[in-house]
Amino acid sequence: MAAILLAIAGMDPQPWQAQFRALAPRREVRLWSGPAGMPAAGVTIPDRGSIAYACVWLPPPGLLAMLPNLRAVFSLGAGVDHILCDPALPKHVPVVRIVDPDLTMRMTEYVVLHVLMHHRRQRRYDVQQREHRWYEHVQPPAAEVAVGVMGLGVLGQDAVQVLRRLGFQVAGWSRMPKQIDGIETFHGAHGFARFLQRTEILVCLLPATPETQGILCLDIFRRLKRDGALGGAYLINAGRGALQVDGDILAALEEGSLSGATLDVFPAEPLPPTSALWDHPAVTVTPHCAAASDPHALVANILRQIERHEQGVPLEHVVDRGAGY
Ligand code: NDP
Ligand code: OXD
Repeated sequence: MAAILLAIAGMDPQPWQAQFRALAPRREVRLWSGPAGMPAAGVTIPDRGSIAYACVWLPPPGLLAMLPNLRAVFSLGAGVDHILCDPALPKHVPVVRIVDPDLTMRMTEYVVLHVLMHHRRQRRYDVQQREHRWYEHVQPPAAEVAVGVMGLGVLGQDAVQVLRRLGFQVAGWSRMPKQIDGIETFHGAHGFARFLQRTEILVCLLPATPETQGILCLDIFRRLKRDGALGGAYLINAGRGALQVDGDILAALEEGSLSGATLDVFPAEPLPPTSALWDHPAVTVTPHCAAASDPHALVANILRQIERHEQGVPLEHVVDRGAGY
């Protein structure tokens, strides 16, 4: 039976290995783990020729090129930027991303939690509690608040539906046109300005690609709607850190084009201890945990794909390398 290489940096490999062993006891699963950013030069993989599948998170660049009989690469998350950035990535091997209800629900919970946190002024109440101050702020109804989601893929489409059910005015922006019941949709460069201009809470669920790099910058924060029901604009980024310019977020908070931000992802992770974002009173920082990949749900998903592939069924959720997601 074809072997699997589990190559993991930046997270604990043990639960993944244990889950592969539990669910596929007859399949050989070899583990490589090490620090993120390590080059493949120092890595030794015994009997490389027997490996047909690689399941990876932040694999060392060059590692996948060392596997001569590789049939597919599976990301251990929804994003694939950590794989596509490898200049030596074998050209004709499909790269598969995770689409799984467990991961999708986790992201929707995160988005809803933080949209509501800004909408319901929770940070202000947290401060008041510490000061023993009893004061009720004016609370606009959700129906008067415009939320805009950048990225209407698997995660974005689920989040917009739940936000809509909560009563928000919800819009989404994607690369290609979309029609989603009850959601105002915009696409492409020409739809971007109108999307920003109607949005008070901006949620980013875009992948990191050459086109989206640095998209969350001062220029777009200035174009958000600040005179809406919330009286300010808010940013929630749970897409990728490469999309955001940290200095621009701080500048936007300083000048008032943003009134608050929730950030799960950063250009440099872990966020350096010296970053001013940690202590900013209007910023919520979470450690790239918006939708954690849970081996209990995701290993079964990957093994199902491998088994189907071995029976001749085409792989699902193969990424478009040209588009970068
Ligand atoms: P999908 O591939 O399903 O969706 C991506 C969406 O982004 C699509 O709607 C796509 O448009 C849109 N998009 C891509 N490029 C552009 C562009 N240049 N302009 C406008 N829209 C664009 O991805 P998922 O929804 O599954 O995941 C999204 C991202 O979320 C992942 O790539 C990952 O970076 C991040 N993520 C973060 C996690 C965390 O814990 N923080 C966990 C999981 C994922 P179109 O529909 O037209 O193709
Ligand atoms: C993912 C992530 O891409 O966890 O799934 O960031």
